[in-house]
Amino acid sequence: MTHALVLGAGVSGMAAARLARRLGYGVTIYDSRPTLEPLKEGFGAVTGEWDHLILRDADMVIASPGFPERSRPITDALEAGVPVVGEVEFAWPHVGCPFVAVTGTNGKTTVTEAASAMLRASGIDAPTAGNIGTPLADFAGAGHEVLVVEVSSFQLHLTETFHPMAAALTNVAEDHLDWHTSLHSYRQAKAKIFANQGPDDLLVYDADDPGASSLAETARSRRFPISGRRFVPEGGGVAEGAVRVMDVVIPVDTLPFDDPTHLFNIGCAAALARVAGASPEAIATAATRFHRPPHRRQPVGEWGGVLWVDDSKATNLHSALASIRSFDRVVLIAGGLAKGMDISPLAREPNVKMAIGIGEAGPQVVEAAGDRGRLAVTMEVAVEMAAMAAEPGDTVLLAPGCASFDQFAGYADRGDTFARLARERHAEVRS
Ligand code: UMA
Repeated sequence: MTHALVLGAGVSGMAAARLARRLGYGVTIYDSRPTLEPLKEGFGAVTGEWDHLILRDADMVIASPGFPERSRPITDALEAGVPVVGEVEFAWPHVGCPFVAVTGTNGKTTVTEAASAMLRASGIDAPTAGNIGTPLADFAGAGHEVLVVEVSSFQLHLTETFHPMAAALTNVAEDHLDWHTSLHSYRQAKAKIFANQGPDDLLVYDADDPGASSLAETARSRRFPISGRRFVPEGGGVAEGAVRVMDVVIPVDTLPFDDPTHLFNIGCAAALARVAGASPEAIATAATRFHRPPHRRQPVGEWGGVLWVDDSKATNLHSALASIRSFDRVVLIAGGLAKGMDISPLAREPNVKMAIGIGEAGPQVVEAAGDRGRLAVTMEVAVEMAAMAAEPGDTVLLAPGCASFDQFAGYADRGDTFARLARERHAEVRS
């Protein structure tokens, strides 16, 4: 009997363990934290500090994405000659239906949700899977018509044979340098989304993003560049007031947002959905109804001529800069876990009139902002400082450029906290 050691007892580890058991493997789960999850489902488990002896009976290792490429369980396994695969690599051959995949530094979830909505509007059963929430292993043999899979660089890093019929690479900017050993390794991981594609498989990417375009040049896939600003003859984009992709035409004035990022995301999703069988009409209808997922440049309220915006999902420099540049004058709240990146350029943007630093990277933000910088110990203090500083016409923007785990349960918790405090503060002032 093949014996698999599954690293991690989170959602992907547990899903991989269940699939391995269905396939007849013996399974042991390792997690550094004490957890009862494996035992509840009848799996053997080892918890606590890693010891290479945990590998003793393993014929293979299935890694959850949270285990960094240089973490000891992975390096020890490789040194001992035990094959290591990621949960996505392990699961995808068992999915049993066609699938499209989406990666990129920013916009993955938006494109994934939009493509799924376009397919469902065409009557095709096409749920979302992967990094967006439900691990791919949970879809093995589930009998769906198509899957739309969001894949992170953590997941792609440990793939070898992963082969989507159509793939999207939204953009490639600096991120997650604490997990990957270098930007080169991060880019290499992203390139794995198309590594097994050939000329019959579609690769959609942002023609205006140098990171995505240069990486896509190395692909053997059918390349399909899209722009949110112009029309790219060999792909698609915006022309004569409409997003145009293949035979799909979506008038821009029917969409809830018309910024270039949104137009690219919609074009990208349309290309994936069309290739996976959605009709042009259903794609256009779904696009008009599609709003960005929460915590992405979401207006929280407007008080005294000041707009408050939650962009808590701007978790890296690239997306936070794009966010800041889309407003005229900004009181910025930024900081958190910088993941090995230099986020100081945020505070130097000319339209940032005050930069309020939060979390571990808060001092970095404040230092870069000079006399426009303020340090806030908590989000509550940050909101109060922002409210005092903002004048009519300003936007108070939460665009942290960082992960949230130093102070919050996740980016959603951070955005919700910001929105709640902003609303409470203004309700108090009015009463
Ligand atoms: N663990 C260890 N040692 C480690 C790392 C983790 O023991 O070095 C253990 C933890 O104690 C924990 C378990 O592993 O019990 C967690 O595993 P995990 O971090 O891989 O998380 P999962 O719960 O399996 O969720 C993962 C993705 N998490 C990460 O990539 C960090 C989820 O993406 C994804 O939704 C889920 O699989 C289903 O595919 C989250 C994410 O933050 C949302 N992704 C990053 C992002 O979007 O920026 C990449």
